[in-house]
Amino acid sequence: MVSPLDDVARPPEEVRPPGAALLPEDSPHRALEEIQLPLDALEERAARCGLGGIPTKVRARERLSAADGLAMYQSPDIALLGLLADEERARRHGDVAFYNVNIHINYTNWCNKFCEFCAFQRRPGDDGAYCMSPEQIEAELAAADPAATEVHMVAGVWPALKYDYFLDILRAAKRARPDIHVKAFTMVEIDQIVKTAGKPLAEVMQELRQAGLDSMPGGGAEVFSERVRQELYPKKMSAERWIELARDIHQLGFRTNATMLYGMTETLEERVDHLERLRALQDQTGGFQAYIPLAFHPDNTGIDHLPFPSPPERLRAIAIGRLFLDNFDHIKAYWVMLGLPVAQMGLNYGANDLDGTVTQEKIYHDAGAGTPQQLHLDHLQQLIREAGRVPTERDTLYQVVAR
Ligand code: V47
Repeated sequence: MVSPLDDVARPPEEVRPPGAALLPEDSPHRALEEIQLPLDALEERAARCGLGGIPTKVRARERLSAADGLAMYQSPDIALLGLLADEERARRHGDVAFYNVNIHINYTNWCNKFCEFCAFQRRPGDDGAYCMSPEQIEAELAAADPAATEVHMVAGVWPALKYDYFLDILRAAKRARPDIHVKAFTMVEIDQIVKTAGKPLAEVMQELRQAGLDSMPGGGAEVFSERVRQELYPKKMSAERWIELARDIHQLGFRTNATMLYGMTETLEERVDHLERLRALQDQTGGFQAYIPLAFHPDNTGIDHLPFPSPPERLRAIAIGRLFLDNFDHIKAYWVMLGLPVAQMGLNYGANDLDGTVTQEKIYHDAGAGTPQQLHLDHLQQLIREAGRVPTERDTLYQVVAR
């Protein structure tokens, strides 16, 4: 099956024809007032597309309700959502858009969760099944981009893997790259690691920290609906357990990210409920750094009759994330999954982060993502400039990296 993203896997020269204008390096930062439209004009347009009252709330920084969330998913006026989300992004981040230099390592595809949406999972012995040794991880990192500040390590869940294996792969990562930030293990992996260790969470997290774990990514949340879980991923942890673990881990001092996998069989109400639960948890802990909406890629999955969400729907997901999650600092347009054009457009729909240079990502590529495995730094910066933003390198904790 031809992926709708095939057309974006091109080298930078073809994305930007020679001679095409770029914003100058020293492009002045625009003041917020320069991009703000008069509120009455926004409200007049909003009233015509079921979004009445939302511009006023956004400008007053008033929290949006679940009914507002649903209205935003139902409204035909995605461009208005983009305008509002872009204003909110500009208020928080000015003209800066972040990127980072990172490496992805999916250390095993062995998995016993058998989620219908996943094209990555294998049983040991299946065609293409693998589990990387600590030595392989060390060698891969030692050979990877020396400029990388982050390694993102996530994988399947296989209970027979010993607790020491997880400590060893963290140590291997730090042996290869003592200064690299290790962002590893979704809540689903952590849940299994804790069970395997047979020790209290706090003790396990302390040992993982000592072995090299620095923070955690946002995966494994899928969509929190119990109905969808029973239908598509009944063996995966419940929403309640994901939230409980994330809360406890934040309270132990770790930062994590948050995601929502959308475009499966969830209703719009279930998407809003997911966002409400993330927002409520963030109110309690403040431990989430970024929200990353993940568009479902159907190829090679058990639900491949479903379409890949359209570009407008992918942009809508970013805009709603920015507007609804008022207590999240960062909204990430993950280009590997969105495709380069949509991710780049996402910077005008509320996203302030394009994520990274990313090498050897397997979860989306097994599910049909036609994006490249790696973006050259110049290309990433060029995409950001073309979107009208000032490319700014960050580390995992959103500190600016000065080179
Ligand atoms: O948990 C799996 C999703 C997630 C498919 O925190 C799929 O910075 C779409 O968590 N189509 C793992 N999505 C990836 C992840 C992530 C990615 C980028 C940045 C960060 C971060 C985290 O990928 C899984 C699942 O929700 N996923 N299969 C699929 N076919």
